[in-house]
Amino acid sequence: MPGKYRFSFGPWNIHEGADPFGPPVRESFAFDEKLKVYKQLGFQGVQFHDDDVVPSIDRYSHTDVLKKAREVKRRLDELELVAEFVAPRLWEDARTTDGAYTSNDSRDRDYAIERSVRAVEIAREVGCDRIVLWLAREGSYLREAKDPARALSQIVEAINRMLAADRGIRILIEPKPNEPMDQAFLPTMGHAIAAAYLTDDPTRVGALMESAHAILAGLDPSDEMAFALGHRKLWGVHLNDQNGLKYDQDKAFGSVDLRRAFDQVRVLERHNYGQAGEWVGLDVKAMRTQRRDVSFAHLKHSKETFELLVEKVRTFDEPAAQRSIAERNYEELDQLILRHLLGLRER
Ligand code: 3MF
Ligand code: MG
Repeated sequence: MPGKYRFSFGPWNIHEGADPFGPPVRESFAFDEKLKVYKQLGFQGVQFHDDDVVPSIDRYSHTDVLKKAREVKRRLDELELVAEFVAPRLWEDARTTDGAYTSNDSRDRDYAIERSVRAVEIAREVGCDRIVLWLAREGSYLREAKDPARALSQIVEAINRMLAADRGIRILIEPKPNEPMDQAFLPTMGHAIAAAYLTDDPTRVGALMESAHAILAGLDPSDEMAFALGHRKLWGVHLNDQNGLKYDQDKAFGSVDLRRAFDQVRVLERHNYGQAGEWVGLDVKAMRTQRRDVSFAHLKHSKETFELLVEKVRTFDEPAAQRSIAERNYEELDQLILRHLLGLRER
């Protein structure tokens, strides 16, 4: 029986179109309006930053934060939506300017750990057992300013604190090689998985792979996913696309390289991704040129492309592929894939 997929995205994927060189170009949608879009587009999972759940989180007492999180959970229940994960946003506050867990100031590091433990509590309130760590500022602008080996143990220590805060919580490291930092401390899936094994409970530390982040590292997203799958540690994905080595583009899934997207869907299918409750997450941005009333199209299209590629994977002539492999005729295999993607029948 072929598996079925459940889809998620984050409220930040419906956005106003600002970029580093220009202001917003679209009016915002209120959080509740965004939640309705999930249903409308056939998504069931909501990815959260801690302050997507509780805006201006640092202004509230611990009790109030948890109370507000419970209100969000009630709203999710009403709409039959599910929280996929909570990610502590450790890159906007002034105390994270020099990094969060790896800041050179111990007070900043304390703040980052405290805020992360709070994110674990928020996750429990909104009914999910996953924390995603996109380690935005854990890296350096200037290599000599930090010690990467020490940084690794600081990241591991922070993860240990989250693991200790809740025995049911799982941590998903989302590697990315650069941006906003020149050089990140956990740039690839290999780094993320290796860090997981250094923690107090590696069975609860895994990873989330974003397609664009792999491409920015000069790697193929499906290989990065496969590496984590081989460790049984691929617990989340952020599907999107990326046109070469430039700023993080978060383009619609498959929009740059359809074959690369096919390979991602294929690797997920082959390793039963989703069957232990993993979500097909998107992390995509609408083009700045898009008008407000059609500013969800990138989400709809990315999901549609994923589903069409699932069909492509399931109808791929595997026996023919196996014959080419047995004959070591990879030119034939190459063309078999291209013809299949082009919708041509077998020769
Ligand atoms: C940055 C990202 C982030 C993370 C998000 C949740 C804004 O490149 O991909 O998206 O995915 O913070 O972890
Ligand atoms: Mg992402």
